[in-house]
Amino acid sequence: MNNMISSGSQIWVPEVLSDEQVTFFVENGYLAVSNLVSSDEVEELRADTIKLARGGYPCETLEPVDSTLSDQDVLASILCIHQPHFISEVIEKYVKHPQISGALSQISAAHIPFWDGSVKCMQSMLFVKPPNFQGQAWHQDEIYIPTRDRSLIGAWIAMDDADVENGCLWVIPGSHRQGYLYPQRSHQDQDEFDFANESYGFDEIEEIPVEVTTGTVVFFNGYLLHRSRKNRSQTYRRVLVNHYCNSWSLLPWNVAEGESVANADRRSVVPVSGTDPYAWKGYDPTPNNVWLRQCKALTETEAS
Ligand SMILES: O=C(O)CCC(=O)C(=O)O
Ligand SMILES: [Fe+2]
Repeated sequence: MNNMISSGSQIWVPEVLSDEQVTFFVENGYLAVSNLVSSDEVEELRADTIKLARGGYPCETLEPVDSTLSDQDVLASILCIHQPHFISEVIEKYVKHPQISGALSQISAAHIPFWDGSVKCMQSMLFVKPPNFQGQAWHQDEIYIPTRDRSLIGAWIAMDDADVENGCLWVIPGSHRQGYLYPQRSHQDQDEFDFANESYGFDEIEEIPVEVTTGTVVFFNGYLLHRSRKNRSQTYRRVLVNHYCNSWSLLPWNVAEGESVANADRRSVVPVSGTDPYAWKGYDPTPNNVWLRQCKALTETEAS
């Protein structure tokens, strides 16, 4: 048909998960896959974290630092760098990592009949989380990044072993099932959690820690209740977490005033698997910049 609107070219990815793993994800809303990222790749990510923190990529937020500072010094104030793939081609490579993309093509929208495995990325976050830095209180990611079909998914790449002591992820298995968004409020535990609001109105009793080894990728659905605690260890808890959704879903994210939610579709996305049915719209230019999340406690101490 001549008048068919063209979609993007096809991106082929390997099948990496068993049927059991796919079922586990659909039922529980999360899945940890060990050794999905090799130790050489983790080293590359760690080195790029230092390059970013040293201002090694031209951008406004992360300016070049004094070269006499140690790696420890430059990482010491960073909780998280948002959207590092906008400026680092290394991080962008991990956004498109073939094994991770393969897993995503099997599970992101596995709850939807006839889904074809197409996936796009809209966000990256590089957590450094040095000793004593807070975690994130209970939340569901779809509160922040809404999809049209409940297909939001995080791919949380462990760059260090993550355990209860250094502030691993905690989840409530199955809490994504009904697609219910819990209300949010500010919390009082500023020592444990950063400034973001907490979700409430559910039973925490089934909460479990997701303790993983370096190179593991934890996938979790955007409706899954999750949180992380303060880092009580002496070392970092570094993680690159990228967020994706079904490419067939519009992305009504950061809807502008006066914009219709029904038509809103943020196009600063990176297709990683299958087709992009909206490729005909083109892609929004991404700012040549990142956003830095520092530690609230630290900021307050510095201010006082
Ligand atoms: O890694 C953490 O501490 C929290 C991460 C998180 O909430 C997310 O990636 O959605
Ligand atoms: Fe989250």
